Amino acid sequence: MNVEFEQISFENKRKSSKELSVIAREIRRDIIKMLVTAGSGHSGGPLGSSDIFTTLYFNGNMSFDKHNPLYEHRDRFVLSAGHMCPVLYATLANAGMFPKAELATLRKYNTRLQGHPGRDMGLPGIETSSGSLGQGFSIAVGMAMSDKLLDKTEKKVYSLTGDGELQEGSIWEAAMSASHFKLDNFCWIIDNNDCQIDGRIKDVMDVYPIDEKCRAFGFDTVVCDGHNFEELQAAFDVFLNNQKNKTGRPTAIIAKTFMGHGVSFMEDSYKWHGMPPNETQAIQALEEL
Ligand SMILES: Cc1ncc(C[n+]2csc(CCOP(=O)(O)OP(=O)(O)O)c2C)c(N)n1
Repeated sequence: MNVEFEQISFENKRKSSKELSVIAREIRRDIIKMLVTAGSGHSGGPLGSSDIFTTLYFNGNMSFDKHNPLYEHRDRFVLSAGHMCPVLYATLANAGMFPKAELATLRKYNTRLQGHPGRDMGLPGIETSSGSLGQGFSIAVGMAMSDKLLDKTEKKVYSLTGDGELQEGSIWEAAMSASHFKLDNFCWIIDNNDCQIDGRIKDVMDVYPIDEKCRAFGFDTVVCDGHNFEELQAAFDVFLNNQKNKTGRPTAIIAKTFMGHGVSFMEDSYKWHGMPPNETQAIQALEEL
């Protein structure tokens, strides 16, 4: 299948929900194009979390510079659920961090767009390697800790985990550290699609109630509709307020999403956790989007 990636670069400043939805749709279309070209990779999580990424990167929540991606005072994002990287790559490309044409190299030999993010591949915006569930989150807490306690800077650190990922014990050790060390500069985003690789969360290993657990671990916790831009922004505003006013409280955003959101035959089906669309499916998905 011959796909083309339109070279667009969206701005990172507050927008209306309508404007954000245009960007989210572009990201979802890029995800489909990348996956059908690669012939392997994860569809469900990336499509389901596209609205979260859109709000984070294109509504003024993250400070980054496409002309100088490594500038010292940038905010950092760590995708702990590394398998969801197609959404991060599509987001970074649409933010102008690298040419969109490079999205066609997903999972190709020697590409900067590895099947799980690789820090040493040098892709702008990738702050650490991730993919072994739980590890990225711990690294992100470490980044926030060093920013706050050692460097005493105003930088923010965001990290996204899946909900199945919460079954990793190390997540809770890191969460405990975040509140113990009063990391109000740290924002934990949980993609709560209720699906994981092999089934529903409660059937594989029940981690609910997630909100009560986050609160018990000391997080200022907001539950929101992960497909509603206003609710997502209100949740990020809670974090920005904690960070700005130095409340000493880390923030957790539990974003309720649907795996595969936007593509009817993928929506809310864990079977699409780790599968790419074939050509016929990709054509249908692109038409729907
Ligand atoms: C330590 C570790 N164990 C197992 C895996 C294999 N694995 C990759 S994704 C996944 C399921 C994660 O579920 P969730 O976090 O809900 O992500 P989603 O299915 O929503 O994309 C598993 C078990 C892994 N990457 N790392």
